[in-house]
Amino acid sequence: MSGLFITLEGPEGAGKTTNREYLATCLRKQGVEVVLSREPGGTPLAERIRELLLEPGSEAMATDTELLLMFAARAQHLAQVIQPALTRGAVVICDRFTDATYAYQGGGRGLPVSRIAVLEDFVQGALRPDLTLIFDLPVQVGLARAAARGRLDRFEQEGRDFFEAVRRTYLERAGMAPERYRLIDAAQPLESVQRQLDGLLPDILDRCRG
Ligand code: T5A
Repeated sequence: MSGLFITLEGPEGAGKTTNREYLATCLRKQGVEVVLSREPGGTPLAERIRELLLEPGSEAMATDTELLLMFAARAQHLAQVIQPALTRGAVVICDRFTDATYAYQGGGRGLPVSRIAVLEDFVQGALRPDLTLIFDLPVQVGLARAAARGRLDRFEQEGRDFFEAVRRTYLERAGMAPERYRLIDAAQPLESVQRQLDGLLPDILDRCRG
């Protein structure tokens, strides 16, 4: 087995958190060591940065501040969790990673892609996910699921146009590198989403063993 880096992406309420456990359980049954994590966050320090990012505050956060905090949390997460796990041959399943920065800070906030790419190279070096599953669904379906949970975080308070741009950016990125991305129809009932994940397992196991 060699290390494999899988990221789960998609707009709000797409079911990434719900399904990461399912995917991890399927892989563990096959004897694979799985490390589950999330961004922003994944270490105590990065989780504190997450609170700064998600908590609606009285002071508006500048878009570059938001971008730099995302990458600050990522640098910590990579150093403490992701890199060591990949080095020892584990499969890392991460709920969001840099595709979210392109989608939210790039697509949603309108920051230049080149600025994000510079930070991506600086913080990650050559490391990119081996496989990215995009849980895609209409924006209003995801927002309704997120709203049903109650209090909205700082991102969830954005308007429909913001999330349409987020979704569009994810789909564009998937179209540019089909070997890395897999699209999941996340608007389907949970059982159907999990059947789609079952269909990806042979490829994931091959990649683990490759
Ligand atoms: N962000 C993050 C950036 O802006 N830039 C970055 O670089 C990064 C890394 C993170 C926020 O930070 C932003 C993006 C985000 O706004 P978060 O809470 O981690 O905040 O945000 P999400 O990842 O969007 O978390 P959500 O919980 O909103 O979405 P999930 O994880 O996709 O959805 P999940 O699994 O929690 O499900 C939501 C609800 O829907 C139900 C679940 O039971 C749950 O109640 N559900 C379904 N219902 C019906 N059918 C299905 N198929 C269902 N699947 C799930």
